[in-house]
Amino acid sequence: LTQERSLRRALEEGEFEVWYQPKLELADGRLCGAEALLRWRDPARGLVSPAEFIPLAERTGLIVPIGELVLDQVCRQARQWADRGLLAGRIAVNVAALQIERSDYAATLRQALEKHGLPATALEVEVTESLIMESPNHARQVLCDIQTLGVTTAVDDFGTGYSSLAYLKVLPINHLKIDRAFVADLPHNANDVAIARAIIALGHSLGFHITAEGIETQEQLEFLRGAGCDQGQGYLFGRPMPAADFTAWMQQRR
Ligand code: G
Ligand code: G
Ligand code: NA
Ligand code: MN
Repeated sequence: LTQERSLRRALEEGEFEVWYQPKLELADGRLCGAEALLRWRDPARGLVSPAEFIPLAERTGLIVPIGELVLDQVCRQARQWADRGLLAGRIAVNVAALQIERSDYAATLRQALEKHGLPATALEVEVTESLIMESPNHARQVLCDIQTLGVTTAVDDFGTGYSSLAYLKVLPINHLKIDRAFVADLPHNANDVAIARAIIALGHSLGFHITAEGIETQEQLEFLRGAGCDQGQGYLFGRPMPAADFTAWMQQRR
């Protein structure tokens, strides 16, 4: 209960921040977007990872207003970066299951885009396999509404959940993100090499673009590029960082 109260306070007091991690095109190293990653600056505990508070936010329903706050901050930031000609690509936001169950998420997206005068090409939505499999028909409808707006869709942490290929082929999905668990031991672990190659081949044949997460070494990058992986993110390129730092990071690259 006290934890729930501090989460409510965090929302009221503006203790949530959105950090950004760059996404690159592997073929030419071009910046192609960013992932928005939530952080809680708790006065008592310091910076808290979403892994620690998202589960509680989902159980209490607070994830819905928190998600709206993330979307609003991301759209405001995207507007600024677009106006300064800094970021042409999409910013991906993570969406929790309860957000698509409890609210009309596509309508929320549309309103946020309108409020900030942004085109739909400014955003991408990331969902997990478990979100999809909890209620595949509803997920399909929501993803379809999102794509109709012009916002693209990605399946996060691909390969760690239990999504069925039967659903995958009928879902409106643009990107698969290879979970960083499969990237960590590339290219030395033969099983991970096989898994990464299989995801890339399967994904491409179903018409998806493939993004690899957690790229930390040049070797991993070279393997993934050679295997035909389209995009990547990871500490090798840039860690998640506050908006001001990401602005500086983009300016330095130009
Ligand atoms: O950034 P970090 O590695 O600490 O993220 C931990 C987890 O929190 C990841 O699974 C990520 O998808 C999730 N996450 C980060 N930001 C958000 C957010 O805004 N909403 C939701 N639902 N999950 C998020
Ligand atoms: O579940 P999701 O893929 O949204 O979570 C992304 C998480 O991965 C974030 O917490 C982010 O901080 C973390 N992350 C991003 N890049 C790297 C990386 O290169 N190595 C590791 N270990 N973690 C990363
Ligand atoms: Na994600
Ligand atoms: Mn992931």
